[in-house]
Amino acid sequence: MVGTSTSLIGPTARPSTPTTSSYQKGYHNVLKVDSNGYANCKSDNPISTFESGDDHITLARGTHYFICGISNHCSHGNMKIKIIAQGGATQATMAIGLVMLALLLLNGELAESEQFTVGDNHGWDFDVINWTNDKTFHADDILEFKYQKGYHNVLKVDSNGYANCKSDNPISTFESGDDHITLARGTHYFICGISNHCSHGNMKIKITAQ
Ligand SMILES: [Cu+2]
Repeated sequence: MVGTSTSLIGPTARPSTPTTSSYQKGYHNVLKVDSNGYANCKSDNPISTFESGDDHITLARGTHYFICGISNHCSHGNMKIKIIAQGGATQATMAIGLVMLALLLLNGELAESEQFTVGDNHGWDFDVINWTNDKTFHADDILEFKYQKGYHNVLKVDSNGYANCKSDNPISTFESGDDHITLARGTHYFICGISNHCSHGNMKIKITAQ
């Protein structure tokens, strides 16, 4: 995943040509030397020799020295370059990027909404009123109301409707038997609108989503 770039060395550089060192074969060459070889244009003991006329050299991290070993091209022609490759920096940047990506993914995981089955195994049924007691709800959480269709229903009501089990003017009505309701931030009230299930059966819940 670490990208590499190719630099063309020399006045004949053409950006579209992926060449590292281009020159007339036989007239120049490329010697990879040490710092002493670079400083003194010593061509008698190179680390590597390249002479194809179109040499590609991949840089390891660190400092590299290249000279032309022909005649006095180095000493009198300034045909020498010193290159510092910062591979470590690139890899460190990559590592930081991966950590940040991991944190973003983790954050997304934590922010994901939770789904609750109202009443747990009992579903939406009598005495569900205390089901909310030990739970914390957040915006975008989903409530699933499971119940026998036709025998119960789910009415979203206001605080007055909740307190007095008033089913005549609900905000919303759900009656599929398996209703999914996404919570907005705030307090929400749900009652069963059938018969006296709310007033005598405690079929109502109050939920505050943070
Ligand atoms: Cu009911």
